[in-house]
Amino acid sequence: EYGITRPKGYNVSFHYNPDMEKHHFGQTHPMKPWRLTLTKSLVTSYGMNFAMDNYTARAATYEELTNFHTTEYVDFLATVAPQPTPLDVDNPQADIKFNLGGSDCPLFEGLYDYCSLSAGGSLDAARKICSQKSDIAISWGGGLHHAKRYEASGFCYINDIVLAILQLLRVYPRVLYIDIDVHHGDGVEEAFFSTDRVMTCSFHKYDPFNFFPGTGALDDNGPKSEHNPGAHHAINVPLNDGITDEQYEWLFKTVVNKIVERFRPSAIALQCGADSLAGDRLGKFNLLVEGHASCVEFCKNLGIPLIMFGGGGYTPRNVARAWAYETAIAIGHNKSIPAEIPAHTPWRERFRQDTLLPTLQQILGEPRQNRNTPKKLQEIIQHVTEQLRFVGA
Ligand code: ZL4
Ligand code: CA
Ligand code: ZN
Repeated sequence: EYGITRPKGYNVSFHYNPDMEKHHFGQTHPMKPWRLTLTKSLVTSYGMNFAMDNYTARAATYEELTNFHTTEYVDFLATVAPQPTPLDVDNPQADIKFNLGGSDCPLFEGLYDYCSLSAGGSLDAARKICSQKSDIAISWGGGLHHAKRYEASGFCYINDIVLAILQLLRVYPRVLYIDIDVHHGDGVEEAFFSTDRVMTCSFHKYDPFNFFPGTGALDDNGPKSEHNPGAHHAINVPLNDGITDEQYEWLFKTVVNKIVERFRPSAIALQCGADSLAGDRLGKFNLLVEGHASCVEFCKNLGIPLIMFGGGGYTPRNVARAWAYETAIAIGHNKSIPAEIPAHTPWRERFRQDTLLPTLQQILGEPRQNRNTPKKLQEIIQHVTEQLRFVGA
């Protein structure tokens, strides 16, 4: 009905399992797996599914999960009983193992299923990139960048991104990881701390004492020892509240261009956390879908095999808008789909303003104060340029 046809000359795959959305972190927890339902409903009501290979992702196996995570941790995740009320994290008596059971990472019904479905989607996406069956592979149920080898952190239990990158490394010599979630991609950075085959680059709000996880300063660039191959292979772009599309796009293009030039990645893993959008329940930036999506478009245009993951995003209607629009970019139909949300979209009334790309005024009323000065942005570019002198040929 919208004339959505397959892109010519390249192939896009969409990896997703509808069973993910059945899971609940708890009544008022900000992470709502249901935003995936909303995303999928927009994608199909625009007819984008006709332009992609659609796969119902299987669950990742125990063996796959323990490719990165410790067996002690995965065994515990697999067998621990659900806990209806989270433990009070501030209570030293609370018995919290592997950082599980507190308010950020509650033990809900079906937790192991949820984690293995998220990881399964990202692993399938990585396999399609490895076999060159896909040029772009999408896993909106993944992107859980805080999970550590031996513990959960910040709503993330299994690090599907690390598992997917490990898969890519079997075929591709160098992988670039880029993270546009409003939080620092600490789990992925830490996992590849000691290798020069993965470069990580996170853009995030940085305020060490007031914003999670508190890491990702400009001068956090990997191991300080020059004898460690991972030295200089972590790039961090710390930002303040209220950054605009214009500033963010400029920073993203400048930084990623410099990285690609020096590091010459053979594949790119892009975490598209939508909590960097204006009006997010946890985020503090002023980005519109257009600005967020221009990062995706820029990566696509590099012509390097690309995996796109989800991640954060706590205002579900805006998460769905961003990820549907970014799916349209992947298949090359962002210019041809109508601005109006299709009338037959399930839960259409959830979108309030009935357009795919609302303005800042529509989202926020009064925009947040922008606390990013041009001088600070120049300093970032200067520092990144200096770090990259140590990288590559
Ligand atoms: C909530 O309302 O900063 C959890 C978490 C649960 C329900 C009711 C419990 C109320 C906001 C957050 C008490 C909540 C106290 N409920 C949470 C240091 C903290 C200790 C826990 O996008 N309290 C921890 C994690 C961050 C902290 C962000 C982002 C993930 C990602 C990728 C993870 N944790 C302080 C907070 C609520 C809740 C309301 C919350 N937690 C906001 N920020 C955090 O990067 C997916
Ligand atoms: Ca980030
Ligand atoms: Zn986040």
